[in-house]
Amino acid sequence: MTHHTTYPQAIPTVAMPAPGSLYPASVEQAYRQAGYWTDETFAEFLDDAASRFGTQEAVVANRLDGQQIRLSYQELNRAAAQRAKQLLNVGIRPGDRVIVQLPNVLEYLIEVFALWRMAAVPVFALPAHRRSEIEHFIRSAGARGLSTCQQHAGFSHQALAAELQRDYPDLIVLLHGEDAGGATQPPSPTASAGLESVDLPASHALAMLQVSGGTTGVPKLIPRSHADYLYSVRRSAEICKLNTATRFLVALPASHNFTMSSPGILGVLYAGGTVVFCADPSPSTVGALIEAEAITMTAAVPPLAMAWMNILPALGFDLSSLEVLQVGGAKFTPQAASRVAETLQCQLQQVFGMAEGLVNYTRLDDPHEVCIHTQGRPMSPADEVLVVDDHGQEVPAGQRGHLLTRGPYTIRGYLGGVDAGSFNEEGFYRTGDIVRRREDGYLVVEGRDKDQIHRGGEKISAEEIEDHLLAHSLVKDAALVAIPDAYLGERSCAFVLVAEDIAGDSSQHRSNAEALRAHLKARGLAAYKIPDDFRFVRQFPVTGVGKISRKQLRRALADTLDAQRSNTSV
Ligand code: AMP
Ligand code: DBH
Repeated sequence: MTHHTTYPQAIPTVAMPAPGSLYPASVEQAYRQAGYWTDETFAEFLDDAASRFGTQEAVVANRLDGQQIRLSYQELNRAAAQRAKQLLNVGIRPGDRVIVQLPNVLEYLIEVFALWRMAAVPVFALPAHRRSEIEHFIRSAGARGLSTCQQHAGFSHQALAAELQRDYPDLIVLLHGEDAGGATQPPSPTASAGLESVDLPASHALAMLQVSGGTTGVPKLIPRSHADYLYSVRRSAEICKLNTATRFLVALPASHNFTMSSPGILGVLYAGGTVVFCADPSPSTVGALIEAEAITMTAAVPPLAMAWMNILPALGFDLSSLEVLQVGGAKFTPQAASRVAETLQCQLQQVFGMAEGLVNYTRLDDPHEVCIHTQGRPMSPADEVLVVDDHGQEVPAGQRGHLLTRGPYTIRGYLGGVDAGSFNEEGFYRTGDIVRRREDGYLVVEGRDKDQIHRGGEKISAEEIEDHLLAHSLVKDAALVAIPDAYLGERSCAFVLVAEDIAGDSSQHRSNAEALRAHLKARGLAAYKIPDDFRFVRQFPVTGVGKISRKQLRRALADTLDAQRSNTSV
């Protein structure tokens, strides 16, 4: 898909969306009048927090050299301002897009605020991204800078950066870490070291490029403005009742939209709390930090939450400070949701969001049933939600349909106008999610429309079958994906996560598959819904933030089928 270039390329000029053009003018005016949007920008955000919270602890994080650092709001603000001057000095200019690809380290936070301080636009890559994604960001965002580290998790980001710089000689590489030197290019003689000369952006201007998740295609770039993103941050902090006593553990990748804004890092800093960065999300690291830092709140994707629930209780850490565990990013089954309180001694908040905008929360005072069985309701009274059938007609409450949304922090288009079909004529974003809206307005996610399997004229919801599989004692987790089929169009294959010994013993696979088929039949499932094929695995491939990647499962399946075909043809 992304070609490997072998000759120097100019970084494409990607026009800044014209001022005000992220949303129609009339819409902007309405959101301002209603008070959702203000004039504040991320260029001022930290300065403002520093004047409100001064010497209070803002962040506890390791630096890339492994040393743990604590910074107050004032110190963080000063560090960001100083770094902003350096960025100007190495030739980053206001308005430039700069890819930030750093793990959960202090340098990440300082870099992002430094970029905002000098009116540049961070592009939020994930540490798991590789050449294909990063090059795609350079080309489609017209990124002028790449801020990265020497190496992380066994991957040399430095080597990748060098490769990219060979192909894109104008790219400014900002390399962090021991002896990294900060930048590969000498200080620009024309840059004034002063931040005073930087004009503050307008609050409706582009503040950042978020990236869509990798569960299906290449990440798309999501243009978010200061005003819309800040509104989502303020409102999220309010719903989650954050305050100066909040101590939030950042265990998911810091740059993910969930971690940044729901309410995440920015929500906590807006409210005067402390963000504590976790270098890795393993139960032992997480448990130790919850105890040592008296963490009150943290967030996880379902596979991570399940690992914590299974392992943390036995490790013996004092988790008594933990009040809220947020789970979001993918469907958290009611079975798993109902175990949070007993295993981790805290409250569960379900979060159903997307980097494109709309975020739903279960509220902290919602009844237990709502927190277990729903993915929350929209955070803003101005969020418009439609649930429609395949023909675009709204369906009654309680029925499944496609979720469309529009509101004060949901984008009206992707960068460069790509995938315009994701937006309807009225500016609603087609989320691709299949949901049920209950009478009380709460949403239950039923799956993604692209994950439906079209088997000989019948539609199968992957989630429905997975939920039934999960009820069997053999099954730790399950994912149903489509296999192309000459007669049916598609047939289904269930990937089943099982214990190590079961996955390793292929002689048992046939009888296990039979047991699961019988289990599904006994639960009254129609014959066409019973998986045509079963694969037993000991781990699932995951996306950059840790969601199960159906894209990779489908690819793995296609590869093994190809291999089988070529074996039988010799
Ligand atoms: P992304 O493209 O990475 O922003 O992922 C957003 C998508 O993740 C949503 O459109 C949903 O499909 C899925 N998602 C996020 N949160 C939840 C949740 N709590 N339950 C089910 N699916 C979710
Ligand atoms: O999955 C997501 O993208 C997501 C989940 C929860 C998100 O972007 C968010 C909250 O803001």
